[in-house]
Amino acid sequence: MITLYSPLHRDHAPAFEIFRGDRVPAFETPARADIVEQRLAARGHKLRAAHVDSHPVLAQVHTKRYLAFLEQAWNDWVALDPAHAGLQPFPSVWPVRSLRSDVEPVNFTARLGLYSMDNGCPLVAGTWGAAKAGADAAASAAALLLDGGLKGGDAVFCCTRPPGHHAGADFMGGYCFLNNAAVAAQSLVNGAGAATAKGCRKVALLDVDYHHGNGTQSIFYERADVLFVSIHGDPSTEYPFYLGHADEQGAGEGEGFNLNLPLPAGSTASQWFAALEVACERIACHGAEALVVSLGLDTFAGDPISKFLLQPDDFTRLGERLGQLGLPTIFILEGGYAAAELGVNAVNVLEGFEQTTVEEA
Ligand code: Q9C
Ligand code: ZN
Repeated sequence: MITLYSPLHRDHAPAFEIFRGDRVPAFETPARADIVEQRLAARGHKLRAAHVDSHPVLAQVHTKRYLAFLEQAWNDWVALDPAHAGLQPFPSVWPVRSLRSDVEPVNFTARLGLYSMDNGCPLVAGTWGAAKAGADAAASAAALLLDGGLKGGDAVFCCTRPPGHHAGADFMGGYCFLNNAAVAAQSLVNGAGAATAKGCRKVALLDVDYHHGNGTQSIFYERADVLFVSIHGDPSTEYPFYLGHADEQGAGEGEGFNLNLPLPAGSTASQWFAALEVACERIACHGAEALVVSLGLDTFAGDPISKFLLQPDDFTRLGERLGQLGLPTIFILEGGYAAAELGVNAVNVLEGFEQTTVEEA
């Protein structure tokens, strides 16, 4: 399977995050992508660099003012005080109900709060470059599938971080800055790539991260062309708490094109695969010409911040089931914080997918 990778991800290396009011080592680390990359290499998968600039697509899925803020955020932070170069900025104030979010404040921390859903996105000097490299990979993956004629079973894996699915049109959150899955889906719709490559009329986006992909859902909520389906921990008890319930089915033209399958914390593999069956049936009904998978591996039983019970073999089974959909597919790395096991678990999905499609060809 073609894998897209850039070492720029390593420049996003926050020293700590805030957990229970305390500073703890960041869970979302450069080691994650490096361990996946090592496993890919050990299994003989070849790495490639992105070849498409995601800038035009980013402007379709994110707001202009959010992108402008994010690209300049580190410079603005350090310009306030040279001592800031050694500090990670965090928001401390947010425009919740009754406060205005239409007027961008001048104050840096106030702007950071305006563009954040939580305090879960430590910013460092290399954050923009790493996030942009991830978005470029997502746009490139779409171009590769389009250039290949959208053949069933063709697949590209974006071995990128930071993850993206919590990032909405105008906010960061949950370790995510730019929504790579949305960039991939929108690029497939656009028909980026060769001049002759027509865009997809219909795309399906499946999010299997433990946490609901609130950002992706919100970006496509009123659209019928991109179906969003997610299996995740019940937001009544699990992050992101304020979105991801089963009654969120889409709005306007998008009514019926959003499917949330929340499961209780502690759910077993058999419960999880029953939900996957529902997800796959909905995706098959959609008549999608391509599939984007937000591949979070934090459903693994050993994940330090999540509560599902999948084992390494279950990830192979996931890949096999996705392969049976017979669609050109983009896999995008999202969460998964048991770093030592992340390589095996991620590559199990990809190899499960490849085995299935090879047998059917
Ligand atoms: N400090 C993704 O998996 N809560 N994001 C963390 C521990 C936020 C997870 C609690 C979890 C966000 C992409
Ligand atoms: Zn997650």
